[in-house]
Amino acid sequence: MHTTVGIIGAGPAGLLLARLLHNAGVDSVVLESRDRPYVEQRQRAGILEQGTADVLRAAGAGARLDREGLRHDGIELRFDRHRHRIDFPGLTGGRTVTVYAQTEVVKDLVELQLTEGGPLLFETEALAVEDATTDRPKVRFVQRGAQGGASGRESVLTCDYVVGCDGFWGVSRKAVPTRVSRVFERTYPFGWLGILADVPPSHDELVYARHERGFALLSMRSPVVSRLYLQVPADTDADAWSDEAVWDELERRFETAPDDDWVLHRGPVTAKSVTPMRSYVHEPMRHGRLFLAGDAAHIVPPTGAKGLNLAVGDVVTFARAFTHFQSTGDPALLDAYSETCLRRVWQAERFSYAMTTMLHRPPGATPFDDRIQLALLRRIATSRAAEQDLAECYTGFPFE
Ligand code: RFL
Ligand code: PHB
Repeated sequence: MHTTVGIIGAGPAGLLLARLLHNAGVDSVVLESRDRPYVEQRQRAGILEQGTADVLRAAGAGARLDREGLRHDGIELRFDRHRHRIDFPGLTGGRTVTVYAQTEVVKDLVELQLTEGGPLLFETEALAVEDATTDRPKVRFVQRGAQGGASGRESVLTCDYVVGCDGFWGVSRKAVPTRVSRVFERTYPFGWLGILADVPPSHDELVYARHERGFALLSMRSPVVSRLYLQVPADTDADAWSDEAVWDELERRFETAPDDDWVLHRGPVTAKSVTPMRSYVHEPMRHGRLFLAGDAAHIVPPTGAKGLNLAVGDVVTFARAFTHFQSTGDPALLDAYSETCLRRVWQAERFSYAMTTMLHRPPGATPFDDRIQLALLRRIATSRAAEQDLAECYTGFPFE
């Protein structure tokens, strides 16, 4: 089996890349270890930057996004019982974000790939990327049986280029020898307990709350489904929290002033899970003819809502560079792939780190730490320059 671009992983990065290459007349094969329902139902991101929504539309994957996505013109910061709204269009010259779940982006892209694109093989696990520094890199893979066991023989996909879009736990990053790679990492001593609930969101925009008891976030999936998060210790077992305990804690952390009539609406909880928080960057993002994209190369804590948007930025950069190379023979953009992506990645790392440390209460936080967090939040609430910086970062860093 041979293809021009071998893509490992059918998350947002791999699926969008396959679509962009298909639109440019480049053939690819996508290998995905899990089955289709698993990939389509994995609960993750909810916020698309303006640039991400524009890329999906231009790729022909914007029809349902335009019908069902919710345009958001701002977010609310809540701290010290105070509520402060950040007005995105007013601060950025018109930019907004869209609430459209990653599950829906993935469903739209899978459907397009299966009806119009090249091969997308589910239950097909890449075992290793080999010969990355030759002109014929290979992906060794195995197809899984219905029971999840390795059924088939090992096979090999030979490629002109390989793009590793296989997420943080994938195999492609391992093909970069440790003598050429550098890893920058930080783990946080807390995670997010996330719930999905069948209840209309209690506010029409996202609410990021800083509270002495810890961070809380109010988000949504649709006008009738809420998505909410609580900061919890990193080793928390989600089942140790009853639904009622989650709602009680959310209510405490979204505290408003006594004369404010805001209320948190409760409803049936349909999913509950804990996500660890990590910042991680692998440099470089290219080794020979192997390119890394999305979570395979970098992770951000979810507080800045950047992970999916960064994955989109990487594959847009690759697709542009590759089509430029194919049409002109000039490898300059491909050669610059890693540096181009990393400039944007580090801005997102910085912003996600700043949002995380401003809003979460780490174990052992001192009264001094509390005052610094509140001073940062008050600075944003009282300085247009500080507010504008947050709005620019949140609505998205430009593609280069
Ligand atoms: P993915 O989505 O992890 O997809 C990787 C795919 O590769 C497959 N795979 C393999 N396939 C074949 N062979 C192998 N050996 C393989 N190993 C792995 C996997 O099964 C999977 O299908 O990576 P990708 O495409 O880079 O996309 C990245 C995003 O998924 C991620 O950054 C975001 O979800 C992060 N994130 C958020 N990002 C945002 O932009 N906005 C948000 O609001 C936001 N909220 C979040 C988030 C992530 C969260 N969690 C659970 C980590 C909220 C949460 C709670
Ligand atoms: C979500 O809706 O899942 C979500 C929204 C904003 C974030 C993180 C996650 O910062």
